[in-house]
Amino acid sequence: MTTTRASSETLYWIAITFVLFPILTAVGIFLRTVQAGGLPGLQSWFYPLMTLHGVGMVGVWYVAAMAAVSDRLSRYVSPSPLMGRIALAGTLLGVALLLVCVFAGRFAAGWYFLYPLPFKGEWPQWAAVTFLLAMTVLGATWLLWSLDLLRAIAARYSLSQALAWHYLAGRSEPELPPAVLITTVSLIAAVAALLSGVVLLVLFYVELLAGTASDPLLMKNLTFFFGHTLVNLTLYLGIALVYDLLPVYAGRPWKTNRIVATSWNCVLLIVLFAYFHHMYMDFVQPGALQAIGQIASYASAIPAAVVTIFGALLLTYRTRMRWNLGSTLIFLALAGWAIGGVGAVIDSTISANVRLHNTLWVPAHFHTYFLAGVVFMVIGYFYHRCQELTDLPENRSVQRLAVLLMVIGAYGFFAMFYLAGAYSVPRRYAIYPAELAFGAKYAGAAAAFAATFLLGFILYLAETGKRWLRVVRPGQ
Ligand code: HEM
Ligand SMILES: [Cu+2]
Repeated sequence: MTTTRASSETLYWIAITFVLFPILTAVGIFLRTVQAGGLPGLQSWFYPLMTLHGVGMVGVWYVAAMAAVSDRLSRYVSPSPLMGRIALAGTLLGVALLLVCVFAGRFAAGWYFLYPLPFKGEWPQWAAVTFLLAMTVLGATWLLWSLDLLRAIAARYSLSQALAWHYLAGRSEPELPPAVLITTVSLIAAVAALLSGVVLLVLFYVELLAGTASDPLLMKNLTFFFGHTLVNLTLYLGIALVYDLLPVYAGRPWKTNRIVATSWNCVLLIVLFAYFHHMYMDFVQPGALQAIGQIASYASAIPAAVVTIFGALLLTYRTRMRWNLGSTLIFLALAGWAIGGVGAVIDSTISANVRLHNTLWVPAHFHTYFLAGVVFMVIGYFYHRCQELTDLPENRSVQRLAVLLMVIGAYGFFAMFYLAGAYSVPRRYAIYPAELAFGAKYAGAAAAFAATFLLGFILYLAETGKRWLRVVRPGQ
């Protein structure tokens, strides 16, 4: 097995993720504590901090997944180091603007800032403008970053090769690692999503500068085409890591074949239409699009999830799997992805959505595949990488304890969201009214579970941070 050097950008991204994620998790625990009736003096911070938590988490895991994939794919292609530095600088600038609008301006329109809320809140207009500028800097930076990774892939493979069309035609030369195929599919869709974000932001600026109002239905479609798709792709970037890493631990190759090629090409066709499931309550949206939303949501689950999960099970069946903190997290991440995915498919069913829309069922399912899916995949990769570079002896019992605390904490936390959602507790309520007083009990238990998760993460951090430090300062 060859070990490539890690670029300094990769080491920075790992550090940034390790700093921002526990802070944003603590913000999440704060939100559940307020919902449980605690911290009465700080209740007015619920919505600004919910906005920071949502945008922050979505952003951190998008960049962390991009950084991890760029690092891993640098074995096959050459992403530009300059673009890596621009991505870092742009992301830090965007985060700084975000902190200003939340803490100085109390901007609180939620992570997808649904039009026209940014213009209607209690916050000053400069706060809304600063937020939109933050989104512009982040969106533009990530668009360039995604385009650069696609450029790097295109420098080695033609488009039809990168999409594995030669496998569909029955050939397997040149050999294409599945991670490159999945990244290509994800980034093509990411570019579409980010462009939709650009159009959305331009329409916001037009209203600010010229006073021309936009069509709210158009704005909502643009918002979810951008938001749903970007979040969905973050997951697929994580899956690209899984395809490349599990074989290292299972000692067997996981190659592109006709089934893998077909399924990821189907994903490319379907992924752009699933977002319609966010529009079910918009009765003026044409009915046919609602039907497409349900069909595409179901269809997108089959190729990616079923093929990947069966593939992973076949790969690891009756093999001498090498288990450590990295491979355990990556394997468990597939379970989180599948469980959250089932929650999502239930919610995307129109007859169920009528009940579950905007209840805590929604954060329940996306926290499952994010926290127990993407986060596990990416931190699994970060551990793997730091371990590969240092080869320090691994402490089995500390690693097991870290995983155990994270799993118990995360799934307990999700269960409280699912139960409350099933009992119709709405999402985004800072304080539950008397009719929903039972919601506060779930919130209190959830805060305790989330704190358990954080404890496990800190143990993980001790294990991985030690190795990261050794890479950065080899003499010590
Ligand atoms: C243990 C870690 C976490 C805790 C304790 C936590 C907690 C929370 C809570 C309490 C809410 C508000 C729920 C409501 O609507 O009433 C929330 C919303 C949200 N969380 Fe998390 N969360 C965690 C991890 C994550 C991760 C990893 C992501 C990754 C994307 C994430 C993304 C979001 C988003 C997008 C929202 C919606 C914000 C909005 O409605 O505008 N969270 N979280
Ligand atoms: Cu969605």
